[in-house]
Amino acid sequence: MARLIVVSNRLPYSLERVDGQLQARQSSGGLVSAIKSYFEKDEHSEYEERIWVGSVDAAPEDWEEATANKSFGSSFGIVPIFPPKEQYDKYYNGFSNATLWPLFHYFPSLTQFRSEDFDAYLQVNALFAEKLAAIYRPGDVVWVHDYQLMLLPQFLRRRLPEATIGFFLHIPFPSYEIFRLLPTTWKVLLLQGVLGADLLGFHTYDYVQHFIQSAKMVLKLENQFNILYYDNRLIRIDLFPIGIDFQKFRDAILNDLAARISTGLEEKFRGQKILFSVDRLDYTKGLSYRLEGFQEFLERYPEWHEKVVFIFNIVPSRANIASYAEMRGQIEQQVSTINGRFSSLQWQPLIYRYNHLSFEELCALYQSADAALITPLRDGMNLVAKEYVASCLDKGVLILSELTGAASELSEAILVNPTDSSEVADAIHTALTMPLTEQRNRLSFMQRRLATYDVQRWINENLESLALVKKEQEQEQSNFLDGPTTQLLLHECAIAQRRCILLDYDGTLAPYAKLPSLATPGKDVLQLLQELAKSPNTQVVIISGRDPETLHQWLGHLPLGMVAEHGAYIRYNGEGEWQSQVLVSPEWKDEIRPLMELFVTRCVGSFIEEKHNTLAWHYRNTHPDLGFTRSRELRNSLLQLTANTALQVIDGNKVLEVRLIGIDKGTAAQKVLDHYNPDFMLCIGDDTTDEDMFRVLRDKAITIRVGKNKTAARYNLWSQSQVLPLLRKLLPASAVSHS
Ligand code: GDG
Repeated sequence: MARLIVVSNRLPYSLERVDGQLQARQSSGGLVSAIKSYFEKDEHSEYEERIWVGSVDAAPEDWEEATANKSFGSSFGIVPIFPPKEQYDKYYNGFSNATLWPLFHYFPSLTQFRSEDFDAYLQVNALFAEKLAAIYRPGDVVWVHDYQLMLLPQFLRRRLPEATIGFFLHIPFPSYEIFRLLPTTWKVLLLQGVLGADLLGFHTYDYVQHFIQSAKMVLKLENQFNILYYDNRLIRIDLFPIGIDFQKFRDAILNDLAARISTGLEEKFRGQKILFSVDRLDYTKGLSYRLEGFQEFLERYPEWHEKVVFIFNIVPSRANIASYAEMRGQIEQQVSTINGRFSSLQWQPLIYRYNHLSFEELCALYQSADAALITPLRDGMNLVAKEYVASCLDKGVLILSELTGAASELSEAILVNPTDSSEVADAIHTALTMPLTEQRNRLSFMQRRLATYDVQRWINENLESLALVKKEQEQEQSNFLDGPTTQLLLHECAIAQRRCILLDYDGTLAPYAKLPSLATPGKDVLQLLQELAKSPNTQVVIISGRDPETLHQWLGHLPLGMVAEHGAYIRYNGEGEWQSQVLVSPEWKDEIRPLMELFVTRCVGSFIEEKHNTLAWHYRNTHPDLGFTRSRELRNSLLQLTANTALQVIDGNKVLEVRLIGIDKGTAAQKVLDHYNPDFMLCIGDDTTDEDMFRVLRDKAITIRVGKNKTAARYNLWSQSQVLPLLRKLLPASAVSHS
């Protein structure tokens, strides 16, 4: 049975000395409690064992001492990692929290770009990979969490090609315009890093789209909706908005201690409305703007003086970073300015706390607050907003920043732009005057959603999707040419009397180049074609959309047959002249060319390739989205222009071609077949235009399409780089002579 291995930067434990003895104390937090409760539930018995892998802030011997302690017990396996202190500092405080954290939360001006931090990030990720590879067993499911470990999936994939790996990002994935600010090598490695996983999870649709866009722009990948193909693997990119343990917060309503604190608060502030917030100290939380909004509320709505109190909690965080200490100072100054200005002898508008709250205190505040003011400048999700809604019994209004991930699910909240202090001020007034029936109405909508899509469901859906992706990958794989089928192919080749090998050129024998003229054949291709073509009883035919002159210039010295311009010209091996298969003069091109020229000016990077009987508009070098959009527009116009004529419009790989009906690789392949009448035929191509020949040759040849596209060919090959090795394997088989 499989094991589930959760990997996060830190293990959910911290060490502390109690009465001289080292103890490991379980830390709290959204992810920890979610996964812990998942691990502890027996119903998830599909995993024989559950293991948590992460680093610890302690020396190995201290960890050993603390966990050897009798009081230490855990319902799941724990694998600690001990990165060297200095390296960890650069990895965590450096690249994770001074580069990725600010940049991904849209704070480019706070982002540091230090290569020694990136090196440490790389090394710590590699250390995690090493540890995981050592404990990994086939069948294990590995689930990696968050921005500190973005390189880990790829490091693992290299060591464990078959492993099932999921990755979840808890913070936003920023738009490409922000992501591209990273140095190119980092960008590439980070994207390749997470693409080592089989399933990538994000909180919102926008983060999914941003990721896909970055993968397209940086790695030049193509997507089919939320599927990407990378390194010959199908990878699913999807949204799984994290939920909360809804029941835990409902149960807390009945918790004695929480109820006592809550009643105490209500008594203390009788006659006043309670406004509340709690956040970690962080520049992403918009704390200063929030105070400005509250100040404006007190200025513009004086009727609320002495009738409202804002309990403003900040939880200490990253206290060893100077800028955080500075931020704290600034906020405390703002708090005292507001209190100094608006307080009366019996009333103080702001109650400020800089401390950790106990769970009961937190729940008591959730339950007694008339409104929560949650206004981060950016937040991957924000669990506090969800927990507050879950905890409200018969009143409560959530004021929420539209820049949080939670806003896309909690549309019944009052959504505000956190930097707009006037909007925030009005929202506070609206919340405090909202009729109870409306409050309950809005709450019940949101609570129903939170109860249904809770954190257990979030975990289940992640893990079920991961299993599904593995199945999809297997199905995909079924059409790919595997080892035994290759052997069969070689056997058929060896026993054949008359062999014919029909090969497309671009994307099959040679990779695509920026410009068609640059895709010249390398020495290896020429030599291989020469050897194949010289094999006994073997005819090699190149079938291409290229013009006859180019084919002649590149391959004319070899003993090959050639088909140019998709069949407009054919020259069999040994013949001196090309035979034209076209009877119509090419004047039609004058009608089409101006339209294509218009699109060249409308789409930077596109260009026209003119051949004798074909006009082609290439958009390989354009912005991928613009190129695609313009190609659809041009295609529509071309279809209108060519309706009821002898012309056809062909949608190729980043190219639109116009040529005569009846001139296609299918017709040409049939002519080659009739000409040589082979008893073994192999046909390889990569493009839509090659589908015509795959269809014609379906029962008469072994047909192979390069790439993962759906095809009429019998088999797929993952990439162009696999073509030459396959042809090389054919050499000994085709050397067998039967005459
Ligand atoms: C990342 C993303 C995303 C907070 N203060 C106290 C306290 N908390 C608890 C809350 C809540 C959690 O900590 C904080 O929620 P976040 O949503 O900010 O979660 P993080 O793990 O910090 O951040 C974030 C999240 O991951 C999940 O994917 O939502 O956007 O940045 O559960 O209740 N708990 C107690 N005392 C406190 O003073 N007991």
